[in-house]
Amino acid sequence: MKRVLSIQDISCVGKCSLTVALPILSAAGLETAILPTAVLSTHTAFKEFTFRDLTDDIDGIADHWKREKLVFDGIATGYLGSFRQIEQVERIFSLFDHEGMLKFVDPAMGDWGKLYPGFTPDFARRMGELCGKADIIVPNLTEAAFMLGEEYRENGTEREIRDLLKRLCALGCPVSVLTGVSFEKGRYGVAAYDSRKDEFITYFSEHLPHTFHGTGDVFASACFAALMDGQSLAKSLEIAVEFTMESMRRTLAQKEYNWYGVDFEAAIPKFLKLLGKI
Ligand code: PXL
Repeated sequence: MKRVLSIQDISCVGKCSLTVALPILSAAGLETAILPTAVLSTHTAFKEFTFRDLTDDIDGIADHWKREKLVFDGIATGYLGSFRQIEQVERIFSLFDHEGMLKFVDPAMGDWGKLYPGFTPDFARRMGELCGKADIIVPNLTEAAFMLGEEYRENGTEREIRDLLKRLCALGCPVSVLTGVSFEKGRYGVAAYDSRKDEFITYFSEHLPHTFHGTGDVFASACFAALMDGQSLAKSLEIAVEFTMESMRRTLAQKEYNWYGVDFEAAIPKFLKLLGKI
């Protein structure tokens, strides 16, 4: 069984970060180790939240794993709360690096042109440096703009998105993926650039008239899971988009759906079908 590591916070209520990544990666048949960077009562879109920073525990946990000679086939990171945590992730990347280990970075920092509470443009630039050390990154248009120090634009032409993907790869990662992209009314999805093959890939699905919290985390977890399962980049993007769409449809089908996260749990059977596991 492949062993992967997911590094991000635990938002106890909110259906994001680790409470999304762990069930999705486990469902895909991956042994999933977790490294929680903080414990919050809820994610930060709630009016209030408690926040327990776990920065001081991170190095010790990683050092113990190294002494145990644990090997990870892939490491994925999401929401990180401080400059020091970015440094710690870089240390973990080099501590556990080996030929074939996939380093997957979701620079979860913002949406709709704004950074989440507590993040600054300087932090976003630093996150851009971490992205440079990854094999694949999956920012949305907001995160991409802040990491590159560019003005946020809600969308772009195919040519503009291609150029943006190339600037993201110029941070140092061979593959960049942009989420929340649309070239045509009613079609919404992702675009990617593989600089090693000079290959541009897109995958679009229907556009639902609603935005939800946590869909970036659902997409990132499913994409990482599919790649670790050995699927191609194009297939992994398709699986992750379709699973995210199904999660949103399942949420909207509830009469009183919750506002803070999607019902990805109900879409897990579809995810396993997309992966060809059932
Ligand atoms: O979904 C990204 C995310 C992860 N973790 C925390 C968050 C958010 C988004 O708001 O607040 C704590």
